[in-house]
Amino acid sequence: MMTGVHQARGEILLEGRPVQPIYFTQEVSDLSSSHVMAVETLLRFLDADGVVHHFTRITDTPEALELDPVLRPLFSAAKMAAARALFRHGYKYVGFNISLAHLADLDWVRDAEAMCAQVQREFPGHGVVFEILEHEQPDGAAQEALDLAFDQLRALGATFAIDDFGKLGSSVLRLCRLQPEYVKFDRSLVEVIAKSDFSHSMVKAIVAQCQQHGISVIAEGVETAAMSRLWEGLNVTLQQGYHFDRPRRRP
Ligand code: G
Ligand code: MN
Repeated sequence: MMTGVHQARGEILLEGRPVQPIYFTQEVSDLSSSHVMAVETLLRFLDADGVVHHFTRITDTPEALELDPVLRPLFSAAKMAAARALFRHGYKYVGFNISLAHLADLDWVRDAEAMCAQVQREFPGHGVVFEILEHEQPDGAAQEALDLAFDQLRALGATFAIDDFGKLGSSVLRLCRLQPEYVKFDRSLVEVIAKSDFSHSMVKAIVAQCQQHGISVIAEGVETAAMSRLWEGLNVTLQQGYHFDRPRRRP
């Protein structure tokens, strides 16, 4: 059976059956406060029987699905519904994973602007965080166009995170170009920090520089108390991972 988009009817098919996009969430814990302020949303697909499937079971990438003109409205609606429910539940910041391909797509940016404007109207003091995945910059995406998209969304209260920092396209170059509000350090870094003084000192310096410039640093993929302590020793008190919370459906 075909697994993937059924373009003509605007449906997403998994083994021939239509599925809907939904968002799981994982909390970002703040070790300096007992109140959880932020969640990252994680794309999943729901079938007619209420069974949830991981997006890797769909052959098309999340980018290909979300940037499809027929399917885009489905994702926009699912995002707004998730954001609304999570803000009402009490979270202050809701993160959505995107790639630079999203920001290079004018139609996607227009939908994102509408969502941010709606959030500003309905939930003042709350915010959408676009988490930029580690994919390389798409061919033909002019830096000026990306910069314009960042400016337009920021003007509507959105903020940006570099996701999986230290991996692939989530590079120092991207950090310098974007000057994000958040940097989420990739979970693979914890291994090298634990093993080598050199790595420990390099990562410590990058964390300190980010924080000195007002960038919030988040440790990702924190799976154990030992990993949590390691990051805390580097002054990283915003932490996310299985040690604190598993991705799940909420509220
Ligand atoms: O790249 P990104 O940070 O968006 O990755 C999110 C993915 O990582 C999700 O699929 C989520 O289920 C998974 N994840 C979340 N926390 C942990 C963790 O502590 N360990 C591992 N191995 N994966 C995690
Ligand atoms: Mn992410």
